[in-house]
Amino acid sequence: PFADEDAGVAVQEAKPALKPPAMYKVILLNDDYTPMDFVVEVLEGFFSMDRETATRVMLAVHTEGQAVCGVFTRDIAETKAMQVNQYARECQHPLLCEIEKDD
Ligand code: TYC
Repeated sequence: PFADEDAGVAVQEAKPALKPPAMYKVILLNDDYTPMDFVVEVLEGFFSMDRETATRVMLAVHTEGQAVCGVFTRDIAETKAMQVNQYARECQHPLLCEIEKDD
């Protein structure tokens, strides 16, 4: 008939619910040199966009300066941004991606 506390057992409080993970936007930045076709291919290849969506997002970046190409958990967002930046560098284009916490 001992309470848990008396027995020296730490009572573990159950959390009422699991909270969803923080989400991060992957943002593509405009520059003056990367060819539009290359950007469209990147959006198709790394973000699984169809040609039409990729073209629309590329043009949004071109006219607005930047656009969100997807929202992911932190690890996935970091990996996508790294992969895009690395691939663009390999192809000698200045294209840049960054991530930002989605709040
Ligand atoms: N501004 C580039 C051009 O005129 C095209 C471009 C679009 C570059 C989107 C980067 O993220 C970008 N060729």
